[in-house]
Amino acid sequence: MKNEFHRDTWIEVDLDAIQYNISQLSNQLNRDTLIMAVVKANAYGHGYLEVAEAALEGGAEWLAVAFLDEALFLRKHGFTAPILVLGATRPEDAGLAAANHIRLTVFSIDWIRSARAFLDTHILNIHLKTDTGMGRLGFTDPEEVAEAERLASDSSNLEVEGVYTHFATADELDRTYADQQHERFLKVLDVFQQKPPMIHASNSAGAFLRDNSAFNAVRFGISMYGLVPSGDIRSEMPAPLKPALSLYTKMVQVKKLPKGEKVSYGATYTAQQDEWIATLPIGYADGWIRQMQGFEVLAGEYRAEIVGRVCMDQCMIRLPFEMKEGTVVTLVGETSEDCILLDDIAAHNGTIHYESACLLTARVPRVYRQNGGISKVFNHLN
Ligand code: PMH
Repeated sequence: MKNEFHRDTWIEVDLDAIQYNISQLSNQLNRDTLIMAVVKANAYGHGYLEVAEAALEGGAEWLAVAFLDEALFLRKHGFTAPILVLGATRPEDAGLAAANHIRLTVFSIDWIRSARAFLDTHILNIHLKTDTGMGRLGFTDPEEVAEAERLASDSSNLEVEGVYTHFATADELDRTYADQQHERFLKVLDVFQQKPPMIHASNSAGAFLRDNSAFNAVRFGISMYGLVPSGDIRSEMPAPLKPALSLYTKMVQVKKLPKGEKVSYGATYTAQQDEWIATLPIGYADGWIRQMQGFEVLAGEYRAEIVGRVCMDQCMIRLPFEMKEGTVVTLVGETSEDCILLDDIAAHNGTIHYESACLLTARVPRVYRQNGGISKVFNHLN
C-alpha cells in the first residue's frame, strides 16, 4: 500500500460517517440553506484534504477555515469550491486571497481602506463579520457595517458577498443569550442598502437547534465529525450522528510485574499485586497527553487503566489478565461491546471534545475508510 506506515498506532477516519452527518443536517435545513464544511485545524484533527473532499461530495458546498494559509493549502491541492477564511487576514494579503478566489472575513473599516491598496484586477469577496455578543472578531456598531458596505461599493474590486455573526451559547439549553444575539444580528441586516447574498450565523448547535430560515448558510464543524456540540443539548439533537474518528494502538510488550514494582517516570505507580502490564506506542507527542493517566481504554474487549505517567511516545496499561503482544487497544472508538468517545477523553481531561480531537498530532498516521474499505492512508512522515 502506498503511503504506508510502520507504527502500531493509527487514527481511522470514517468518511462515510462524515457524509452521513452532513445528510443528517441537510434533512433539517431548508433546501436553499447551504452548508459550509468547517475544516480548519486539519479538519479538527481528521485531515484537511480527505475531509474537504468527502464533505463536498457529501453535500457541503463551501469550505471554511481559520487562516489564509489553510485556504491556500486547499487551493494548492486542487479544491475549487468557495472557501471562507473565518479569522483575521492581513490587509497586505488581500490580493493573494482575491487571486485565489478565497473569501475573507472583514471586521474593520481601516482594514478595507488598507486592503484596497493591495488589490489588483481580481475581485475580493468579503464577508462582514458582526460581533453580536461573542466579543471576539466583528464590527460592534451597525453604523460601521453600513460604512463598510458604502466603502466596498465605491471600490471596483471589493464585493460584499456575505454578512455573518457567531453565537456564544448556541450549545446551551437556555436560549436567551443566543436569541439576543439573533435579534442584534437582524438589526445589523437592516442597515444594508442591499443585503449581501450570503447571510449566516449558525455553527453545528445552531444549525441543528435554531430556526435558520432567516439566513441562507450554516457553518458546520463539530457535528460534521459526528460529535454532539455539548452534553447539555444531547437529548435535544433532532438526528443521530456517527463519530468519524477512532484511535487504535497495539500492545508492543506485555509483562508480568511483580507486586511492589514501579511503572514509568517518577516511579509513581506501584503494582499492588503481581500485575500484567502492557506498553502502548502512543504518548503525549501524539496528543495523548499526560492527563490521560488514570483513563480506561479497551484492551481487546476489556477495560484497562493507564497506569504511571504517560511518556512522550509510550504509555502503560494494567491488564485484567495476560494478553498477547499485538492485541489491538481501542483508545477512541467502538468494540463489539463497548465504546470510548472523544467526549469521554475530554471529560477525563477537564476539556471539550473539540480540543481533544485537535490535539491529535500529525505524527499519528491516518487511515481513511469509505464505502466499507480503506480509501487512503496518510502518513505525514512520508
Ligand atoms: N464558525 C465559526 C466562526 C467558528 O469559529 C466555528 C468553530 C464554527 C463556525 C464551527 O462551529 P462548530 O464546530 O461548533 O460547528 N470555532 C471554534 C472555536 O473557535 N473554538 O472552538 C470551536
